[in-house]
Amino acid sequence: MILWMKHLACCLGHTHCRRVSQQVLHGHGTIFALSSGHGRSGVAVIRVSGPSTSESLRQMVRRIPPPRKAVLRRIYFPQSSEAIDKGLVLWFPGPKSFTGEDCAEFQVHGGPAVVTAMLDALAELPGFRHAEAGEFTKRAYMNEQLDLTEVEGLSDLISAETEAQRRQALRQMEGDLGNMYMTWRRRIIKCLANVEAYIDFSEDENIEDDVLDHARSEVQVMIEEMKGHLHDNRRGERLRSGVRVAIIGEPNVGKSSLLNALCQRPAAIVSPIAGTTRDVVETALNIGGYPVLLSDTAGLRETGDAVEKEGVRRAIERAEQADIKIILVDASKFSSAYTNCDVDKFVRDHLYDLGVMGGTQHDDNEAERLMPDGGDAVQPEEDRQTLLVVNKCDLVPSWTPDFPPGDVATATVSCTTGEGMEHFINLLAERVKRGCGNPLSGNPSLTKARHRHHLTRCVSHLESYFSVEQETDIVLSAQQLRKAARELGKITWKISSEDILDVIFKDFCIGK
Ligand SMILES: Nc1nc2c(ncn2[C@@H]2O[C@H](COP(=O)(O)OP(=O)(O)OP(=O)(O)O)[C@@H](O)[C@H]2O)c(=O)[nH]1
Ligand SMILES: [Mg+2]
Repeated sequence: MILWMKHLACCLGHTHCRRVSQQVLHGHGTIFALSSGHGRSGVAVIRVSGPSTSESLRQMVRRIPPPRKAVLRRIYFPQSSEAIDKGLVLWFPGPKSFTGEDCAEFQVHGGPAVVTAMLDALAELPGFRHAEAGEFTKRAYMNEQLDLTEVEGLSDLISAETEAQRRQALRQMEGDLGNMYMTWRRRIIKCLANVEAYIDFSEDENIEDDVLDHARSEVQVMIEEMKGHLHDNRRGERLRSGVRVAIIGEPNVGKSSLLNALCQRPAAIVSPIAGTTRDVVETALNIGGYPVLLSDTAGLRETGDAVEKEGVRRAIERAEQADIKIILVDASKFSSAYTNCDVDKFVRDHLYDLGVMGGTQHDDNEAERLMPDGGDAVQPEEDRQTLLVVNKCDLVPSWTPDFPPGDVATATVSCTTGEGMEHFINLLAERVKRGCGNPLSGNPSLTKARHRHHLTRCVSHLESYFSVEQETDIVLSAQQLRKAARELGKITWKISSEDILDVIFKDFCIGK
């Protein structure tokens, strides 16, 4: 038991030598920035972080306020002693601060002249400089106040535009996702400690016979858990970046009219001339609290026109990448030809006629940037969805649609009169929600291709653990456990490449 404890301590000890501590900060000194938004506002927040923070308080407000208490003070230029403004001042001595360093916050009136005077005054102080984008958060990470998943959650929270995105980001920023990865990592390290103890002391009486069996079954359980997390149909990633919805169909069926109705502005040109839309027209929408990237596309038909041909190619590409395809048809043609039809078959045939195949693999730019070795990070998706929408129902008032139930959801609308639109939007919202899941229930979702990449590699090391161990080379199999733990560590803390850190922090704004 004692030997085992020593091994566990030893293994954990290795993992605590975080490479982050060796990484070079992008610049030292005391940094400051306007953390609230630019432009005129009621209140502006100016943040300071670094070793000379207390000096800024001494020189600009004369006395250092009590820690973590807002005090109302007159604020002065350090050199001329002329007053700049009167505002709230907060002092957060490190390490109990956002960055882990000494920090201060000045809450002043949000006029441009006040803000400029404050920034000029701070710049006069020796060793002070303007912060780079994301530098406060980077210091928090370097000082181990936040792990990388929390940093990413914070970035997503700042960028969140819908309720569901906000919920998912907050959960991640509060550490739910990072904790889950860290718990797996601790469990792997415990298995590793057992296996190493077995290697070193297998003939010793202190080692129980079944340690390897325990490690084996624990690894098996973890592989299943990680695979469950990986095979979530990209729900978290989709919620983070927006559900891609493409409106497709023959020319003149009203695709651009539908896009305009959904976004409530004339984003795309509408005309009775078939072949009006050539390029993809994309607009971001909030549907039921979920983010949607809606695309209007060129009408799909055979054409000799080179420009239209390119439009058709782009439309097909967009349709094949979409999470949800809205197939639009014209009621005046559809009602007579297809009343009481088999909707699923109609949609399959119609897609074929339009030249659109089933879903192809989604290409994620971020995955490419973060995965130079082309890891198999993006899994196939089973749950791409299709909606059949019959437009222009005002042209056939006598027709009552009667769709037999099928896999494909249906709606009948008129973009001109607005008829059926509410039902269609509810249907779309329900499908969008289905594609993203509930960000508050169950385990936190995987939100980034970066996590998927490392987790996939972790699973493959755990699987190799079995194959190598069965070939009775227990030393090599222990190595696989070490590599698996390292991959999980890369998701949260250990990042060997400055390039990857730059990718993560570049999305931040100045002052965060
Ligand atoms: N009566 C009626 N006309 C409609 C309706 N929706 C669209 N239209 C008309 O149909 C014509 C074509 O509409 P668009 O929205 O440009 O159609 P589209 O599918 O984008 O056409 P392309 O870009 O050429 O592929 C226009 O004259 C619209 O005013 C509808 O619900 N009822
Ligand atoms: Mg159009």
